Amino acid sequence: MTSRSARNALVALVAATTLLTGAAGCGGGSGGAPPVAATLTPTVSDGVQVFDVIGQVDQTFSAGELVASPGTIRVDFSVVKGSAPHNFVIETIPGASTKILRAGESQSITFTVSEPGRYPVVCTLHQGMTATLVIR
Ligand SMILES: [Cu+2]
Repeated sequence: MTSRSARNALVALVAATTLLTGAAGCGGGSGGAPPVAATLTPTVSDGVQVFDVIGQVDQTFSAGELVASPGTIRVDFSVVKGSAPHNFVIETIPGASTKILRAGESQSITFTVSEPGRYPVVCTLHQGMTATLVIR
C-alpha cells in the first residue's frame, strides 16, 4: 500500500512538472496537448457587442467560444498574414457570414440574435475549424 501511494505521489509530481514545463514553453512548437481555445467576451460600443476574431495559420479561430447577450453583435474577422484563406460562417443566423478572406484581409459583419443558445461557427474551407457563439 505504501509503495502504491508513493507511486501515486510520483505520478502527481511528474504531471505537475509537465504542466509547469508546458506553461513555460508556451509559444513553442507543436506536440503535447492541444491548446485550450480561448473564450471571448465582447467589448460594447454604442450597444453593439463587438468581437475581434482571427483566422489563424494553424486553421483555427482565435477563440473557441464567443459569449454574448441577446442583441446586436459585430464580428471583426481577419485572416492573419501567411495563412490559408478562411471565412467565418454561422449558418443558423442570417447575415452572420463573411466572404472567403485571404491572408491580410478583414471583414466586419453585424447581425442580431434574440434567442439564447449555442450557435456553431465554421470555416467552410477547413473541416474542424470551428467555434461556438454562445448567447445567454
Ligand atoms: Cu479556414
